[in-house]
Amino acid sequence: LAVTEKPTAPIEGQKPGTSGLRKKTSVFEGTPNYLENFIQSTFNALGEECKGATLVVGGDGRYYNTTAVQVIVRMAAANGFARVWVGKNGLLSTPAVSAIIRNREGGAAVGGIILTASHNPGGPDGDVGVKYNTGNGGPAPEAVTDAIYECSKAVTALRICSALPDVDLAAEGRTEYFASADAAAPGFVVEVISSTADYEAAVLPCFDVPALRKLVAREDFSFVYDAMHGVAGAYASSIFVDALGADPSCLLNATPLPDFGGGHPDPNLAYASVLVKKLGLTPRGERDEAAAATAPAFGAAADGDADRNMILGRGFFVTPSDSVAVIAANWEAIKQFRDAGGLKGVARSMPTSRALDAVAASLGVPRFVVPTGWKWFGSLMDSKAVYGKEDYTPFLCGEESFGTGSSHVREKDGIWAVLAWMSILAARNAETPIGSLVSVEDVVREMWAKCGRCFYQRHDYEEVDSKGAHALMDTLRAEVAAFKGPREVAGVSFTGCDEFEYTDSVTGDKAAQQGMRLFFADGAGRVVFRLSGTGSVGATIRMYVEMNEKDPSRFNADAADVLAPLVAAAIELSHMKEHTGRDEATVIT
Ligand code: VG1
Ligand code: CO
Repeated sequence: LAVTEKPTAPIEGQKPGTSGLRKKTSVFEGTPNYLENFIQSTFNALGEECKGATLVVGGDGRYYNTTAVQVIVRMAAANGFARVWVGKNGLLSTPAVSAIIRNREGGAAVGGIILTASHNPGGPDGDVGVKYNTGNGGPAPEAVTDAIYECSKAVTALRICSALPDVDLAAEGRTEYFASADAAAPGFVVEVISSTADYEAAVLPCFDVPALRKLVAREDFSFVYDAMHGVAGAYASSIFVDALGADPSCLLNATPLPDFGGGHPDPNLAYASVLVKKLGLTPRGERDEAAAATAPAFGAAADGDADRNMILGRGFFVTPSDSVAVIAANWEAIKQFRDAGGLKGVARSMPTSRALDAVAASLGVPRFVVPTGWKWFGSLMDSKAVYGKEDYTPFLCGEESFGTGSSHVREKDGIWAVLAWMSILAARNAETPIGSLVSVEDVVREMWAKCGRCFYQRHDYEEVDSKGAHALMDTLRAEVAAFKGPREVAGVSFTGCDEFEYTDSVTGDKAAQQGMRLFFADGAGRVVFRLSGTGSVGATIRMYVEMNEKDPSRFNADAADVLAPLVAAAIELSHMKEHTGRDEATVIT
């Protein structure tokens, strides 16, 4: 285990974003030491924590995944780690890494490195990402990512065990390397572990598996799960087919591929278009009557690293904001929540629609609103166990960006969300005769009837000039500073605005500038602007548009029609065209 010290120089721009460091594959491959510098900076930031510790490593299977695994193993050995757990074939989903850190050998790992750029395309022309998760299984908090960034600006030497042979990732097993010629003194161990076992052990007990099997066996129930050639495919067959008894034909794109089959592994109306069509929907999420007649009862999709989910009914699109609200409203259908006597806390990210707020109020459960990105949910889930404060677990949380999860791990979890929805359908249909299945649409409409409908869309302006994007945010900031009271804008009443700031009630951590909010019609309408922290080229402006409707006679309106006036007003207030030269969003989800 000879350690080589290789000189290096800091590389600009290695600042982790919303969810780790994401760059073009060509940047990782074409910049000497790009990955090595970031890994060394991470280990430098961890300092003494590396010594004798266990590290988890795995990724979503995209191009560069296994190359990176081998580099990280060699560097971990040289930086004092005693052991690395690597997923078989280098594969681990994001929620699986979280489960392994938390549970394997009683939580023996200090943290984990996840190789994923999530929903961004992969391959030589796509993206690569690297993310560090801490000992609670969740994304590193800002204090840690800031420290990594600071280290990246100062790194001058890489520590690598260059002579360590490549790990054989194809088979589970354990390899010991020795610190010296003295074979009695093992210095470093690599264990190639099952990609799926720890995850399944964390997830399946959350649900009543026999009830799910009964649902799947019903003649009038059919479902399709699209893994989009991401890592979810590695989990889907053992969970949906083996554990729940579904026919293997229900799985689409279930083989993880380095380029995701050329697709964009993002489970939304735009990119999961094959599934959307199969479920009897138009690309805008409207019901296509003819196609819906023969569509399956339930459809779902995952992103590259399997932490996102999209939920579809027959001819019916469930917005992610509605999804988390429906799960909260139906908590009794979910064993994990039932066993604990109910939910003790719920949360959403700020741009997520306010549907969850209404449900939380009706349940009398504490509800939190956090900045975008999963790391902010973790401290609330750890409130009692780590910080000795009030217990909010079991906890349910979600984001508008097709992320839903609970306190069984510290990441969003796409498969958990699908099983939660199936549990709701199973509970609702425990007694229904064949042929009269209570549907996904029925369950959502029931929530609307109680709490109102939040019409919702996200408009993304991708790859805009970074200067223009910042200028647009400054224009809105100036609007907030100058706001003098309600006025008409593009025919709608513009009634308030602010910039979202957050103070974590558990840790006291603060986050400024987390999004500009514009309120319309006394708050029933809301538009949020923020800049994405996960892109790899230029800037992406996200515009989140929401209108809360309490009048049931208007629930069937088309979301795009309902939201059009708000979109027009927001475009005018932000001077979108002037700052970006764009007339229209790149993608609407
Ligand atoms: C996006 C989403 C955010 C999500 C993040 C990571 O971030 O908006 O809700 O938590 O991706 O998801 P941003 O900064 O681009 O808006 V994933 O599935 O990439 O880990
Ligand atoms: Co993801």
